[in-house]
Amino acid sequence: MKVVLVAPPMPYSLADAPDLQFPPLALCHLGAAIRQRGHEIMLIDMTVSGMTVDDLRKDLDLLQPDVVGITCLSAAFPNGMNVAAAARQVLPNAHIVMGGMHPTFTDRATLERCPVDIIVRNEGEETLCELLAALEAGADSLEKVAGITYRHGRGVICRNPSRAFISDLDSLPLPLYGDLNTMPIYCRLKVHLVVTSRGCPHHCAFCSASPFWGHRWRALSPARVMDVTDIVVGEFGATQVVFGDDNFAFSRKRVFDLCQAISERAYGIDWRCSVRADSLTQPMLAAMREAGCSAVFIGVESGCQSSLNRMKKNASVEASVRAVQWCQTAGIETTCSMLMGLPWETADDIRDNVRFVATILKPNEVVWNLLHPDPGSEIYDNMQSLGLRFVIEDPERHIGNAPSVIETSRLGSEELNQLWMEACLAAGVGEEA
Ligand code: B12
Ligand code: SF4
Repeated sequence: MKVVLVAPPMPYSLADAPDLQFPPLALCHLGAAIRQRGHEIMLIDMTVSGMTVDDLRKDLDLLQPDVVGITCLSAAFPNGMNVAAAARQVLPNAHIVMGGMHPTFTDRATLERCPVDIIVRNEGEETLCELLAALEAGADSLEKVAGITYRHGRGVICRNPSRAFISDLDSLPLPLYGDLNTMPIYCRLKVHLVVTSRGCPHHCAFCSASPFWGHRWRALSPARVMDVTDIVVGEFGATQVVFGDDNFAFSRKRVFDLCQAISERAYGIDWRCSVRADSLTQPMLAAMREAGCSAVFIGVESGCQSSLNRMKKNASVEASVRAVQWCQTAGIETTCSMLMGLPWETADDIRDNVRFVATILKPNEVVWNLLHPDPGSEIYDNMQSLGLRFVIEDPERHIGNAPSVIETSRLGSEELNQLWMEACLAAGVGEEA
């Protein structure tokens, strides 16, 4: 079959956020899996290409694919709906499929609102391959394809049982970075993204990534990670690699093996990753530095133990403070991610947290995040009982850190915005560390 995979435009432009530009890897991974099954594919990345929906309409008209697949994070959902509407208009008989976090957790609502025929929930590779085989065989019913929600007849929405996650990620083909129409743009930026594992076993109440991947952690082997890293460094000239895993250091042994493999390659690149504080050890940090790691992003969230407990972070304040100190000793920079606007927080609690960052944690950089409940997270599912209310419903505006999209029973959105500004102004203090 002829399949076009599309990443809708971001709600901001390349010029607005040059640091936030990474290729839509979902397209590269899905494209590789379905090409391996003999399908003809084309990847259209609208995120940084400046392409408009009108441009896409022309391309689709020219290409006449049998299937259009659209990837969608929450913030890109309104643009995803526009892409689906354009595809439906140009290709009335094509199958329009959507996948990614937002449609997975809002499958029925998405089918009701949007001219999409099928939602692929959670991990996409196997489901999409099986779905294409069923469509190609002209199956009158899709009931045997696990992991999809679809329109069946007039107005009837069927949700098939979920699919088991892929047990061996190494069995998947290498992602098709080179097939992205936008690769020349990412090459100019020199910073490339590699995702080496999927999921995380923790249950943080604000997180939608862990439930998306079934609260499990699966990873590529170090050898396979190197196969992918070879592509971005060797073929596309990356001078910095960002390992975008949710929980990069979950397996300490794998980190040591990876560090050894990266050192052996002697690429001369620097790399960064996102970690939990409690997964770090001093020997691990020394090995990471030796292998070229220049910075880590740590999800600290709070300096108040009872708040950490209530958000189910399953982490201690001491572990975060220790991790930042160890990173500094090892010569690795730290960016700590902090959360504010939790249902139980008062203005004083938030100011205490800001003081904690400035006087005790003292990372090189801090990112203050206002809570925005994402579909799929425990907090989203319990907003009412937690006393949370959206003041900005439109998911397209749930981007960046401010303004607050919610108000809590203790703090209004304006107060939260004010506290966020205060925190950002105080953030410079940590840079002296
Ligand atoms: C790179 C990245 C970005 C890049 C986006 C790059 C891009 N062009 O897409 C940038 C920096 C711009 C970004 C921004 C944001 N991000 Co971000 N990002 C990531 C990150 C680190 C990697 C994504 C990735 O490539 N994963 C690997 C691919 C293979 O996985 P995948 O995309 O999920 O695709 C699989 C399935 O979802 C499915 N699938 C996906 N699409 C489709 C389509 C079809 C047709 C099918 C069949 C299947 C399918 O199949 C794929 C293969 O199994 C993830 C964390 C992570 N580890 O995933 C966070 C993450 C996705 N981001 C997140 C957030 C919160 C944001 C922001 C809102 C941050 C902010 N506050 O501004 C913005 C919103 C952006 C937007 N427009 O929606 C959250 C997700 C929240 C949500 N529910 O949407 C995550 C999970 C981080 C986290 N742990 O909280 N992000
Ligand atoms: S540790 Fe990170 S990825 Fe894991 S559940 Fe918590 S926020 Fe999500």
